[in-house]
Amino acid sequence: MPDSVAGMKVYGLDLSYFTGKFEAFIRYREIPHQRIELSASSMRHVARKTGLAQMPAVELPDGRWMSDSTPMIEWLDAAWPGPAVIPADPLQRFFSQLLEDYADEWLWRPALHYRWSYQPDARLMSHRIAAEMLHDVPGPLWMRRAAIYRRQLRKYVHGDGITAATRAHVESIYLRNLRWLDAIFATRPFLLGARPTLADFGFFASMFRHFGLDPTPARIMRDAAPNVYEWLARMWNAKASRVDGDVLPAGTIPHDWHPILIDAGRCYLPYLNANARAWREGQKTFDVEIEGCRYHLPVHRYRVWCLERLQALYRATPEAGALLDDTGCLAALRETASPASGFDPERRAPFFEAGRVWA
Ligand SMILES: N[C@@H](CCC(=O)N[C@@H](CS)C(=O)NCC(=O)O)C(=O)O
Repeated sequence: MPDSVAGMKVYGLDLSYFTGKFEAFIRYREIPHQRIELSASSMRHVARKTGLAQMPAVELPDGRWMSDSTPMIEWLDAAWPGPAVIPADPLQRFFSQLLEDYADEWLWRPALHYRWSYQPDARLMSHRIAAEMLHDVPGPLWMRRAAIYRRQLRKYVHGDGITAATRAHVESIYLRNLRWLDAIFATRPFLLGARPTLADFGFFASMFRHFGLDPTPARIMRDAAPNVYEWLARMWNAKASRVDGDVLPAGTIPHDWHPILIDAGRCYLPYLNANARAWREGQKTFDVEIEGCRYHLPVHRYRVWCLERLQALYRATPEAGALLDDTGCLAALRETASPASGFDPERRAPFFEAGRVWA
């Protein structure tokens, strides 16, 4: 198996949320690879090969292609020798997967908001994307820059429920997570102890390539959460062969994870349910109220699949029921019977069907 992995090509961008998450994982697991910075034309090539116009994507030495950081990490974690990032203990595994999913998907909106709603951040990032990824698109730099800025604002700010009425709530998602994570990293190096686990990589996505990099949220992080800032560098430089120590004893979910789990039960899972209901009814957009804040949002098929996966993981881990109940997640997790995303009907992830472009 390692032979079919070593030397894999990883396509992504130095400023991308999910590329950063995946890179941190392969750096930690010390998987030899070649990093390829995407251009507009190589992105089209990736989309044709994986069926998904998204990064990161991987081309294995045997010619197979993979996409989607979560199933790629799952597959590689099992295939590559060494200490896995997915905990062996079923309870720790389930809650790491829940935290990873929450971090991947629920921190996306604030991350994109800070990048594209604040002028200094948007100026910097539109310049970088235009000069780096879009270097092979014809036209002057200022025009490529204006085009990417308009596209990101339309898709990820105005098109993703961010308005004057929701803005403070969106920002509070970042600020509360900073507070919780800072308290955790003040007491131990990684979320579950002395080694990084799946949940660390989930939070790393937004914290490294957006919140820790973009001027506006990075300043907030340096001022309010220096332990999180330090953890970013620790994650980037962590190597499985060098890390000394282990995760907390099997069956232990640290108490300082509870505020995050409670937030998943109060905000994220109700959002996933509303999104899944809208998907079933064939809607393109839907309204949902989260903590008294009313959002108008696009239906997100991938996140119907997220709900489906979380439900399947829970069914396989009934011992998670007590803590899920205590943190208000259980009812929300059971609310939508058969979300039926149809996203990966043949269960091929991370080897998606080429030629069918979803995003
Ligand atoms: N679920 C995917 C999401 C990948 C994703 O959304 N990547 C972003 C960049 S961080 C992307 O490719 N966006 C393409 C776009 O903006 O059109 C994963 O975990 O890899």
